[in-house]
Amino acid sequence: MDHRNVLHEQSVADNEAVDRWVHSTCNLCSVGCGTEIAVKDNQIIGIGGIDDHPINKGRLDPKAKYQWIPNNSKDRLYTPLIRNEQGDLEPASWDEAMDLIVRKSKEVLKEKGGDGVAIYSTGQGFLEDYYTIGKIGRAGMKTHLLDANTRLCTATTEWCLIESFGSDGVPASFDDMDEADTIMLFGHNIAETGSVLWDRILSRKKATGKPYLIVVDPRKTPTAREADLHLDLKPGTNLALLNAIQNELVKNDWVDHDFINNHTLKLNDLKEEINKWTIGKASKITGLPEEKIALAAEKLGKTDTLVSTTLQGAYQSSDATATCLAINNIHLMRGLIGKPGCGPLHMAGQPSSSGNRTVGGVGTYPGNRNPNNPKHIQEIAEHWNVREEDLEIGPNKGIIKQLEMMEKGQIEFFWNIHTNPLVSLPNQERVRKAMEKPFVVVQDPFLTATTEIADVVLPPAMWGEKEGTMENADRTINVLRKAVEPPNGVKTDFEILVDYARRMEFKDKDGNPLIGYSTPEEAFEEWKKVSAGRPCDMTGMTYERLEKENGLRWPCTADNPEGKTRLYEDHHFHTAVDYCQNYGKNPYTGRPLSREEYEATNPDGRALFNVTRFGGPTEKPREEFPFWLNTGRLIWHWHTRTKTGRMPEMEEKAPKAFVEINTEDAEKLSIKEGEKVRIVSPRGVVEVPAKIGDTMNKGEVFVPFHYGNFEGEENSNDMTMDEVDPLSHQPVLKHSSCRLEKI
Ligand SMILES: Nc1nc2c(c(=O)[nH]1)N[C@H]1C(S)=C(S)[C@@H](COP(=O)(O)OP(=O)(O)OC[C@H]3O[C@@H](n4cnc5c(=O)[nH]c(N)nc54)[C@H](O)[C@@H]3O)O[C@H]1N2
Ligand SMILES: Nc1nc2c(c(=O)[nH]1)N[C@H]1C(S)=C(S)[C@@H](COP(=O)(O)OP(=O)(O)OC[C@H]3O[C@@H](n4cnc5c(=O)[nH]c(N)nc54)[C@H](O)[C@@H]3O)O[C@H]1N2
Ligand SMILES: [Mo]
Repeated sequence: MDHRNVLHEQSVADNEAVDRWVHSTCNLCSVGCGTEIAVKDNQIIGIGGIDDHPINKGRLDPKAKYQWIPNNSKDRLYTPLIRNEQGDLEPASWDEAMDLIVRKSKEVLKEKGGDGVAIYSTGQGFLEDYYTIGKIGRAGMKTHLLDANTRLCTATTEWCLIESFGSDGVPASFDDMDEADTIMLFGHNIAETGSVLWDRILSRKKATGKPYLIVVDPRKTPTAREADLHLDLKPGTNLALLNAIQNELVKNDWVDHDFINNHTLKLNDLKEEINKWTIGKASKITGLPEEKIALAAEKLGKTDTLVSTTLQGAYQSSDATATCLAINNIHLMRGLIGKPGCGPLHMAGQPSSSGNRTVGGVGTYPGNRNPNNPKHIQEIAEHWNVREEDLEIGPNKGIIKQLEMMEKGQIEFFWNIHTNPLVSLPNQERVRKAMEKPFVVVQDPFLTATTEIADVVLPPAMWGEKEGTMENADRTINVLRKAVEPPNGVKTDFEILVDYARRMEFKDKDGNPLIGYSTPEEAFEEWKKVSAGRPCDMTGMTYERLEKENGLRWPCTADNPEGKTRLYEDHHFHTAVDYCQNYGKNPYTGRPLSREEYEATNPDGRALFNVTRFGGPTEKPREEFPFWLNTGRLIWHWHTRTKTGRMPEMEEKAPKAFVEINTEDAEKLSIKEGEKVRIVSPRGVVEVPAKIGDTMNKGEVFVPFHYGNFEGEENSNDMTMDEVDPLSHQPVLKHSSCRLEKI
């Protein structure tokens, strides 16, 4: 299947009929394509790609073309709902719903303090929403329990960037992909999950033969099928492969000594770990032929320019952070960072997932600030005009930890914004039981699997109906203008948050309202000041410029108004003790390091090599469960399908879940194409039709995770496990075990 044939530029039937085109950005995936929304009579009637937008040059993903269809869906919610004594959700006014939320949160806050309340948000919202969540959460509710679905998505990016370079922020950008001789796509099925960027890569490859493409994925994905070198390693063995590659680079002296000597520290510690990683050893663990590993090492060792992307095959995997650190190590060994065509490009997934980290809505602190550095906390307190002791600073607790706190009755108020955890979290049986305990607010335009356990449902405005900014996977900030007025009865996420703060009477230390702004643009202006002097400095941006320039990358300042295409061009990293975002963690236990421990290394602007010790998957196939269970995405759908499930054109392409099986495995089990099979994991059972072919290696199966929101659907997450990476706390959604039964 060639996805290039399904890229659409525009979905408007009749250009003449359009009253106006409104500047926006696609809200599906992290590429951040510039779009224009076609409006007639306050109705969205289509979408087009912006031709001179540097990211997509007019291209659109197939789903994007129908992006506005769910807005007009008949089953949208137009009024808040409150669960009544009979247990049914019943329409209510905004005052009734907000009063109840305020009463309940005050009750819990009084009884338990900030540890009793949590906000679980998203990577699909606006910076202005996230910033407000961070401010309300830390300085208003005084909770540190702020997390988001980004925990399942790109939490690993944050940690691997902090540990290697001192702060969050991807070093390379999409522009570097256009110049790279070699691109390594690591656990990243970009053909299905970033189709526009893929088209950008393939168009160049067709015209020039470049880049050389290395794809690391156990499956023969559409991406892998185009690769020059496909490494279909055994699931969960990323780090075995990368350790051998790192060792080869050192052994063959394919390293940049000047760069290493001048700009890095700690290579010797790493060498001790990797010198035992022969190609033979890695071959046994990964199942890859020795020649393929040697070829990969040589290509990575000799290429003049290299961009490496990582995504869920790395992040939702065992050894997640260590895997990404190994990729950073490779770039540092070769000095392939901070120059054109070079750098690690740890991807985002959702359209604005990195943005939530940047502004501090997700357990991070605004402006990549270090919670363990009192100076940084003082800066936040000054910006917000609150006392330092009134800022709730606590350990970042991921959603899986929060589930445990719900089970124990510790979290009693849980506000779920723009995410559908009763489909998307692993080990659903546990999730449901845990989330039934607290008082749950769900902010969603539709009834979902999660609203089934909600006590209050708030209906928000959707994409196209609100204004704000998003941050894509390469640090580009785009502005989305409001194309149409939201339907009667709904409020934007931003308005809901600001209204909550007002009703809660959150104040600064002079008794003025904590949230002094009332429009997204005012919030952005305030945030800009908070970002000043930090890696993500946005002081050079305005909504007007963002629209005119079709997005700008941070840092963007008065001195550097065009923004930075790539970070670290001066090879000065963000590791100085008073600048860095964190003092780091012990790589095995996740214990936070102290300032003293960090200072003992004294990186002071140098990048750090990190030791990458292979652990491997904790749950492996065995007698009772002989197959690997892998889960992930299809080009046609977006996550839990609350949007694409309402686009008939996309539903038609992939209406039902299935399990992909290797032909030989299917023969052995006498399973026929399309026949329903039972998949049993240690946690749950799912029955879906079989799809047989050569995509999967023997002993491995794949189930798309898009299903389970709608009545009667099977959910892959009934089977997945909730173990997490020690540093990023991201769950290992890609690897668990299962067996197949013929029904
Ligand atoms: N069509 C579509 N596009 C999307 C999304 C969507 O829902 N639909 N969601 C967006 C979001 S939020 C995200 S996070 C991204 C995710 O984008 P991707 O990460 O590209 O998508 P996935 O399918 O989750 O996983 C990628 C690949 O990891 C492989 N993998 C599994 N185990 C391993 C392993 O041990 N090692 C390696 N190297 N690879 C392994 C899987 O076989 C799979 O092909 O997509 C974004 N784009
Ligand atoms: N097994 C398995 N599980 C996975 C993954 C996997 O690869 N395998 N991937 C994980 C990853 S990377 C991700 S990102 C998550 C995604 O998982 P989720 O975030 O749970 O999935 P979505 O369907 O994007 O949920 C977004 C919700 O927001 C609602 N919504 C839409 N627009 C708006 C709006 O403007 N405002 C508000 N308030 N709500 C809105 C939608 O109706 C929907 O219910 O899934 C994770 N789960
Ligand atoms: Mo994601």
